[in-house]
Amino acid sequence: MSSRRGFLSRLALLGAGVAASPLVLGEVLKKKKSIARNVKPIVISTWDHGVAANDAAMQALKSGGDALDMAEKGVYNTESDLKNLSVGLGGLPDRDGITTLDASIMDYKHRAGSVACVSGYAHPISIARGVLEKTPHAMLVGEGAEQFAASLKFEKSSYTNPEAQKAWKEWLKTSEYKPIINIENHDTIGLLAQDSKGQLAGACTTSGLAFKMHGRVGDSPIIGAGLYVDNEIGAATCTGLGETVIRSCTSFLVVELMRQGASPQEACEEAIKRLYANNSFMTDEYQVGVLALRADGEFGAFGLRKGFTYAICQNGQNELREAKSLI
Ligand code: SD4
Repeated sequence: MSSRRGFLSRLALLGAGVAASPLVLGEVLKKKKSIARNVKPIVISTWDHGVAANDAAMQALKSGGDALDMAEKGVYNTESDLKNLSVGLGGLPDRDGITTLDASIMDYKHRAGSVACVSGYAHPISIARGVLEKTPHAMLVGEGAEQFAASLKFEKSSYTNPEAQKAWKEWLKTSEYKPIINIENHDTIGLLAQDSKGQLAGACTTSGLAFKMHGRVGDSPIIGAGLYVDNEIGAATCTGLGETVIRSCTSFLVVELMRQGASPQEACEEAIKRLYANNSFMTDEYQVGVLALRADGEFGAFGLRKGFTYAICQNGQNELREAKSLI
């Protein structure tokens, strides 16, 4: 009898626990030291072209823009470089010779927009922003994204980069389908910005893997994989072999680790370790780099392998640095 009563009361407790669990979780997270919000503008972005992107982001702020404008205009600058072989229309094509672009953007209101597998438009980041601001959706792909771009009166372009086409023709000779990014061939731009109100936003844009299968989409337009922003906590972005990042939800993980009290640097390191462990079945070498920016302005950067560079712009200084790496 008494054991039955005990069982019933345990059951009641369990029921109460289940019903209360979302609140309990909220309370646990609230116990973390609250993050003081930084109000000095800061921009951090991937690879060497991040230096120019950071300048463009700061310029957007000076012209009266906010974090969302900083994010868009920063990476727009990289997309405008038609010689860039991994961002924008100058990017290396897929195995069918078509350059297809992926981009995403997310802001301090937790709004997100992305496009994938878009061709013929120079600025997928602005189409992604259109998705964020003008549609009830979070993502548009292929033809539908192009129709949407046309409806916004974005100019269509038939530009192809002669250097990219030459590389593709060279690749066709062997057509060896090996979608592994080599260590030098990483140049997606991911950018995280904080404006002078302390608001966060991020953007990411790429032509993806060279000679990928037609229709292949990487991590860059996938919210939570290539980009994630939670204005309360911080933001993260990734570059590298997108398949590995998608499988580990790396940007989301970085932000969640920061929510649980990890520093931005610790969060980047932990997320790269997790990604490497998750992808241990992969035999080829690949590179992944991750950046994090916390709401208090502290940032982190970490690469799977040596060679991941990033640009950091703060206190009027914009400089290129090399991230520490796991391997
Ligand atoms: C992708 N993450 O499409 C991108 C590629 C990349 O630097 O980052 N390149 O998988």
